[in-house]
Amino acid sequence: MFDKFNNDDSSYNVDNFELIKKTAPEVGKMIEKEYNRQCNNVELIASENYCSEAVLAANGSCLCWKYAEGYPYERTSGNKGRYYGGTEFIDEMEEYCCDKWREVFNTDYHVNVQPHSGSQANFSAYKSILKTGDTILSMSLNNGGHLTHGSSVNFSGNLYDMHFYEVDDNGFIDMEDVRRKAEELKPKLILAGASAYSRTIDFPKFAEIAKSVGAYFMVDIAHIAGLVAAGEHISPFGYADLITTTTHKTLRGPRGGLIFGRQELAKKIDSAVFPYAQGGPLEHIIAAKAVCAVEALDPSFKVYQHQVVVNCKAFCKEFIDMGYNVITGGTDNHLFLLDLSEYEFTGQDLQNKLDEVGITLNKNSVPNEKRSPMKTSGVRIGTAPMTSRGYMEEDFIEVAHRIDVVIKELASK
Ligand code: DSN
Repeated sequence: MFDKFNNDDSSYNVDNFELIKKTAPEVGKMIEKEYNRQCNNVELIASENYCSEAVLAANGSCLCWKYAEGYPYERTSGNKGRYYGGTEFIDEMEEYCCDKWREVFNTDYHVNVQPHSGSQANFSAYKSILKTGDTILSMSLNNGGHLTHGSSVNFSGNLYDMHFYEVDDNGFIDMEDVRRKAEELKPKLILAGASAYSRTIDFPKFAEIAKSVGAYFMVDIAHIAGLVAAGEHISPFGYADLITTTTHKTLRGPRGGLIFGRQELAKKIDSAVFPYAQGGPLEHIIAAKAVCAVEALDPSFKVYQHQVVVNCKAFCKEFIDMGYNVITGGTDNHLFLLDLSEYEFTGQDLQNKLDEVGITLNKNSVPNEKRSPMKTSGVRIGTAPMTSRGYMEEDFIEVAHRIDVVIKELASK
């Protein structure tokens, strides 16, 4: 499964479950079944990917049991030192990881590599600049934003005074609405970034609006980070005060988060991660993040990210040519949203039917959604995982027709 982007001489056996089976047979069998599912299915979940064996090996390394609360000695933040002995190599690793990520995004921003996830990165990023009750202007979950961008069922919607900018009738972010609401609300923070938005986000314009109303500007690039690193999407560095990401989506690394911020925010960012939100950092994940950064600096990474976008455009166009309604009428990145509002069946129904034929994607709300988040009127389709497995445009076009067959079957019931 991993042969498309791995060295042939890897000695790490991702499909060797015998050791696990010796100790915990049921667990070994369950992991093996999931591994086979991942190998056999067409995986189209836009937030997933396959990481390399090197990333997996770092993930499963001896760093997993090392405690290292605190930060390496050389950090600029002032949060110096660890609360445990024996951290000299961990310090070296974490510093190296930070340096490599700055190199990946060609930035001199401060970076904190400890967040356990994108949600925790957002939690700490908000905490570093906001007080409870402060106003945030962001994109709602229904329009493509993320749960942590202010959903009422999430900490963000409970701790902060959330307001949302809209998308226009075609599904594009309405920048005039952003400006209008920014001027009206005078938010402390304007947030850009999404989980289900298929178009280029205009970071310079967001930054200009934020500056004009004295707001901080933060971008969550969790989905498009790989594209940003490879120059396939405009970079928010230089425009945003804070940038968060996960490392496992288009970046193709381990599960985890990163926070970048302007140097003057360094100390606040670090203390908002540890000791405010987290205890011991997951140093094995930090090592895997470092491997991921090294991979992202390899010229082949740019080729991969470019192909992700080329594949996505071809896949999306095939649906449009077959007469389907795609939100915004196309895509600029690694995903697009199929709008099923006109059908009796739901996004959930299509997700379930596709599961039965070995195609994995997820139901997704669409702008002006009438159905519940458990049903939805859309599905989200991404090309990053299958591009890692070597799929090209013609492979995705063939999958579009397989999905079309399933939709026609559901529609005929
Ligand atoms: N829930 C993830 C996604 O699927 O986009 C983001 O955290």
